[in-house]
Order: sequence, then C-alpha cells, then structure tokens
Amino acid sequence: MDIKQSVCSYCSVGCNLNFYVENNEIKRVEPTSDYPVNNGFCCIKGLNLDKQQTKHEPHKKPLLRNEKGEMGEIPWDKAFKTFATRMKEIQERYGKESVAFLSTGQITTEEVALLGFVGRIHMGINGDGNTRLCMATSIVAHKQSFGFDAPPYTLKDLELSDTIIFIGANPVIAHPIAWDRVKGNKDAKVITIDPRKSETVLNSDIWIDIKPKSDIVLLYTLANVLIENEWIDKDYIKNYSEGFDGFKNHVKKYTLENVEEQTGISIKRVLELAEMIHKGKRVSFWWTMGVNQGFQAVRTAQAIINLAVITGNIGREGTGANSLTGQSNAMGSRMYSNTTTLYAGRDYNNENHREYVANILDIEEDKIPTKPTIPYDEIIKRIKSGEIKALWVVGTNPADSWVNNKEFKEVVKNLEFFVVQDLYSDTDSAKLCDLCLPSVSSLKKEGFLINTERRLSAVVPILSKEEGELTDYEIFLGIGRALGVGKALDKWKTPKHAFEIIKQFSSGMPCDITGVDYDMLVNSTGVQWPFREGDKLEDNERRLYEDNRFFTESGKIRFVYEDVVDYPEIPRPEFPYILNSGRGTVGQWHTQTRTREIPTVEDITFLSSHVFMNSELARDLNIKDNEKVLITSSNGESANFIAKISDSVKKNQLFAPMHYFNTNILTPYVFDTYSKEPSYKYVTVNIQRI
Ligand SMILES: Nc1nc2c(c(=O)[nH]1)N[C@H]1C(S)=C(S)[C@@H](COP(=O)(O)OP(=O)(O)OC[C@H]3O[C@@H](n4cnc5c(=O)[nH]c(N)nc54)[C@H](O)[C@@H]3O)O[C@H]1N2
Ligand SMILES: Nc1nc2c(c(=O)[nH]1)N[C@H]1C(S)=C(S)[C@@H](COP(=O)(O)OP(=O)(O)OC[C@H]3O[C@@H](n4cnc5c(=O)[nH]c(N)nc54)[C@H](O)[C@@H]3O)O[C@H]1N2
Ligand code: SF4
Ligand SMILES: [Mo]
Repeated sequence: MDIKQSVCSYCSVGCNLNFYVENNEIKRVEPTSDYPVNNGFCCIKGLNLDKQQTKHEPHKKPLLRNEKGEMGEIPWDKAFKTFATRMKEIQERYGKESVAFLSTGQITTEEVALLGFVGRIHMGINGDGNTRLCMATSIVAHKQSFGFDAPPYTLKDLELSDTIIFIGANPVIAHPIAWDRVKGNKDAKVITIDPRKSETVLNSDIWIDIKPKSDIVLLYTLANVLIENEWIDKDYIKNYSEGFDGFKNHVKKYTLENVEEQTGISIKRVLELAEMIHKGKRVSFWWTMGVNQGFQAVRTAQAIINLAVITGNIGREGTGANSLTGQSNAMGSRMYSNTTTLYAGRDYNNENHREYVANILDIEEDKIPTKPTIPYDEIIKRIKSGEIKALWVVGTNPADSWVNNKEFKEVVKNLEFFVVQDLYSDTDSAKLCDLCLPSVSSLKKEGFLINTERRLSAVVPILSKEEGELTDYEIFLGIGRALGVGKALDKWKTPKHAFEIIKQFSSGMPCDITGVDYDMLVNSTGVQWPFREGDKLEDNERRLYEDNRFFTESGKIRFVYEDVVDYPEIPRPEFPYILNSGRGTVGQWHTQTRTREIPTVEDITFLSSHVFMNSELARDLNIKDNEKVLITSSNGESANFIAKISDSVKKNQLFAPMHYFNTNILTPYVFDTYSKEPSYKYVTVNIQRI
C-alpha cells in the first residue's frame, strides 16, 4: 500500500494528512504525525477528505445548455471552443470589460496564478474572488498599517501567549486544530469578544458579550484607558511606529462614561480588560469574520493593530495583531490571483512592477492592466445594469454565499453567457449556468496551498485521474489555448512550470519564496514565507516583524484610525432584532456542496435552515423549539427557518448558520467603505411564527 502525504483542502489551518492508497483507491486517511501544523490531529472534514466526488458524482464531461434550455454533455474540445468563441464574440460586441470572473481561495496557487494570466492579462477582464467576502478587510488593514498584506504570526504563538484575545472569531468551530494549541496552553488567560455565547466563548476564561458591531468603540476606549494610565510601551511606539500623537488625540473622545451604553460592557469590565492587556507579558489578538464582515471593518481591524502596537505586542513570541484566514488557499489567492494586486502583492499602477511581471511572462508591458480589478459588488452591479454580459465562476457558489442571494439568481438572467467551473454540476450556481466545466478535486491535483501562518504546503495527487477528467489547471490551459494565447502559454505547461514563474514574481517582495524548491515541499513540514534563495530551514515556525521593520516607506507601523460612524440601520419597531450569521458546526463547510458527502455530518447536522433565538424572546413571541418561523429582513426579503431555542444568543439577536441558502436571502447590501467586504453579520429583521 502507498502512503501519500498531502494538505487538507478545506480550511486555512492547512493540516497534512496521510492517505493509504491501493489500486487507485483510498483505504484510510490519517493526520500526519510530524507535520508542525497538526501534529497527528485533524478534524472530521480532513478525516473524510476521501469522500469528495463519491456520493455526489461529478460529471466527467462538460455540460452545455441547448436551445431548449436543457443541459447536455459535450466533449472538452467543444467546451473550450464554445468558451472561446462566445467570450470573444461578447468582448467584440460590448467591449473587453463586458466579461468578468469570480474565483476562489480553494484551488492551488498555480491555478489561481494561471487564471490570473488567462483572465486578467490575456482576456483583459475584471475578476474578483470569494476572498472579497472574507479576507478583503484584513488585506486593506494590513496594507495600510504594515505596508504589505502579511499575517505576521506563526500558529505556535497561540502556545506561547499568556493573554489570548479572540475578537469576532470562533476557532473551536472554524479552526479546530489551531484551537488545540489554545487548549494546550494552560497558562494563558483566554478572552473572547463576541455578541454570542459561541463554542469558543464556552471554552474561554472570559466572555466580553459586546453589542454587535461596537468593537471599534470598545477598542478605542481601551486604547484611551491604556494611554491615560501610561500602560503603554513608549519606546516601542517611538522607535517603530508613526502617527501616535494623532491617535492619542483621536481616542480621547472614547471615554469610559459612554462605553457601557455603546458597547454593553460596563466601565468596570473595560478597566479589567485594559489591566489584563497591561499585565500580560505576551498578549496576542486574533480576529476573524466578526470583525472583517462589518460596516466599519477595516478601521476595526486597525483598532486591534493599534492596541498591539501601543502595548508593544508585535513581533515577539506569543504576541501580535493576528488575522486568521479562512479557506485552505486564501493566502495563495491573496498573493497570486492577480486581482486586487499584481502578482506577489505588486502594484498595477507601478510601471516598474508591470515591466517586471511582463518580462517574466514574456509579453509586452502594455498587456498588463494598469489598475486592480473592480470589486465583487461592482461586478454584480454591472451584470444588473447590463454592462457585464458574461460571467465565469470558478470554485465558488455565489447563488448561495453572496449577500441578498436571491438577487444574484435574478441578475444572472441578464447574462448572455454564464460559465461555472466546479467539482459538481448540481450546485445552486451551476444549475443556472450555460456551460458547466467539471474539475477534479484536490485529491487528483498537484500544486501548493498557503495556510494562515504563510506556510506553503504541497498538494500531492493521491488518486490518478480517469479518462476525460481534468484539473482546474488543465481547464485553464485548454481555455487559454482555445482563446489563442499562443506562445506565452509555453511557460505554463505544468504546475511545476507555474511554480517557477510564481517564484520569480515573489523575488524581492515580502512574500519572497525564491529559496523554495518544488520537490522540497513534498513529504516536508512545509515552508513559511519569506524563504529567500540561500535561506536555511532551521526554524520552521517563524513570525514576521521580529526585527521591527515594516513594509511601509518609513519602515514604521502606521496608526490608522477614524471617527466611529453610526451603523446604517439600527433596530426599530418594524425590524426589532439583529440577525448574525456564521459557521454552524465543525463538520459543515460553507454552502455544503462538499461536506454533504460526509455521512456522519449529514447524520448529525440539521438538514434545513435554522435560526437560534433566546428563550425569553421565544416566550414573548410564543415560539416553541423546532417550530417554523418566518424572518423578514430590512433588505426587503423574507425566508423560512426552524427555530432553535438557545440562550447562546441575546434576547434581541438571532444567529443563523451560513450553510443554508435561506440565510443569505436576508443579508444586507452593506459593505465596508475601504475593503468592499459585505457586512454579513448585521442585518435588522423581524421574526414571527408561521
Ligand atoms: N467548520 C467550518 N470551518 C470553517 C469554515 C466553514 O465553513 N466550516 N469556513 C472557513 C472560512 S472561509 C472562514 S472565513 C472562517 C471563519 O471563521 P470565523 O470568523 O471564526 O467564523 P464565523 O462563524 O463566521 O464568525 C465568528 C464569530 O463572529 C461573531 N460576530 C458576529 N458579529 C460580531 C461583532 O459585531 N463583533 C464580534 N466581536 N463578533 C461578532 C459571530 O457570533 C461568530 O461567533 O472559518 C473557516 N473554517
Ligand atoms: N451569511 C453569511 N454568508 C457568508 C459568510 C458568513 O459568515 N455569513 N461567509 C463568507 C465567507 S467568509 C466565505 S469564504 C464565502 C464562501 O462561499 P463559497 O465560496 O460560495 O462557498 P463554498 O461552498 O466553499 O463554494 C466553493 C465551491 O467551489 C467548489 N470547489 C471546491 N473545490 C474546488 C476545486 O478544486 N475546483 C473547482 N473548480 N471547484 C471547487 C465547491 O464544490 C463549491 O461549489 O461565504 C461567505 N458568505
Ligand atoms: S482543521 Fe482545517 S485543515 Fe485541519 S483537517 Fe480540519 S478542515 Fe482540514
Ligand atoms: Mo471565508
């Protein structure tokens, strides 16, 4: 029996798994014992990775909609030709930008890079990803504050910290194997800031039960208290940051007198929290979607960064302002998808950067776009207005996951050509398309993913492909050839070729990986970036900023802040409650196209959309456990749910797991100003018995 090691393609923890394979069949899956990320553990999703494309078989051949509106199988060469002919026709008729793509953090880095080449450069189209729904806020916050989009920590910091503060993060469910390290760190005080008594709250020492979306007020108030008490690291601030005086002035407005009314946290508790931060020797702050998916999200993330800076909790063991990523290759997509930045975090509007990339690609510099893509919401808007006529969706399921998702289903009717490339042809998005391109899963791919601590890990083909099956990489190549990319594609022949190009893109950038060799990643312990040519793999758990040099022009961290603005909508008689949403269980992944294949998950999770409501509210409204309710949203839509009575939510709040279509019927068309990330976690609603 062969034993092959590969990385899990679900979440950003990036556990490695050993697959026991005989006659092209997986007999057993085991977590890799000497991989530094998971040390012999994994969660239910990783353990069942072999179930992909088994119960729900993919179509091996592409599907094309005929004149009668029915989907029929076609051979690959016809699919590529159809793609190329239709897209070119549309671009000729309506202009280059009448086509767009939406992609993902769930394919390999080589694949996102090739899509970026074919889509953004050759076709000249806009293209954004599901990372916009997820990490866009952290990206902007990092760039503005640190000068580059780089999560600075190593997961080991969770073990080394004496004060761990989670803000809008539920790692017990969402990053379960990273949580193991918190559990193992018996000396740390664990504090969780969440409006909901989440699974992480239940396992923490302290719950800061904040009012939804008031984190920014709490964080500014904490900064004010720390500064006024001189509980700050003056040397650190002076030597390594810029703009402190402005920040100090700014937070003066956020006084203790107002804090309870605005955040729900009493003066006493704010003071206690400030004191814990002050007394901690190694304080780490970890944030995820409860921060990123908000209205003033970027500034909230930066308020966390600012707290870490003023207390000198940056760049040392067990410290940091740390944003956890979500999907297995969110980081690969951020660095190499060629969407919001040019490859490897380079600037579209920098002529030298364009020239550098063009040279590597062996193309004319004027082929490279001079500006980043338009964002996701703008793509949807332009489909609605008729400016965008063709859409290519890869590895994401916007018919479920996009805000106000019923609208997505409506707007795609405006498209003249809609392509979906997915593992399955029966996702809610694929059901609507004209051309469906089926890809094999990570089990049959090669390449690399980058996890939440910037660790590159090899995707190793566990099974060989059957006749007619293609990887996303091969699909992009087929499309590129049909579009007539020509000679420039020679550089991209295989994922290994792409890896060499990616290395060159990274050269001299903070995410430099010129020292990594393709084969060196296989059966390895992974490599964290940066890893420059000549670097030695001595310490395999490395953090950024240990030298306190940042990627800004001055080399110092910038304080970025802004007055708190009122939320666009507050609870009112027609919509008295706030609906929150997020991950429901460890076993469920997003829109469930993949985890529906895991029998144990299907057995133990609810099959229909449900909403958690407080027992007092249920009593007031005469709603019983498991009764059907109708939720009406201020976005103009309504949807049915099953009520689950639970005091994990406060009386005026509701929580709906995101894994069901109905949840995003209700979410608002509200975005952060700077990141354009949707504010999924706050919408005012009403609820009634049916
Ligand atoms: N099992 C499982 N694991 C996953 C995923 C999955 O689908 N299933 N998805 C992966 C992906 S892509 C991502 S991005 C991550 C997401 O990981 P997380 O961000 O940890 O997960 P969420 O449940 O979306 O949100 C976290 C918490 O934010 C809280 N929250 C809501 N509003 C506020 C607020 O105003 N302030 C504060 N402080 N908290 C608030 C919610 O109550 C929730 O408990 O998970 C990854 N891991
Ligand atoms: N209400 C609410 N909505 C949310 C969120 C929330 O917290 N609340 N969270 C948001 C966040 S953080 C995220 S990341 C998004 C996720 O939203 P989506 O990206 O829409 O969710 P997935 O179900 O992961 O969709 C991925 C699709 O890609 C397919 N796929 C998987 N692997 C491959 C592959 O290798 N190749 C190809 N071609 N296809 C593949 C899967 O079958 C699936 O159909 O949802 C967002 N939506
Ligand atoms: S924690 Fe994440 S990476 Fe690890 S096995 Fe579970 S889903 Fe996969
Ligand atoms: Mo995400």
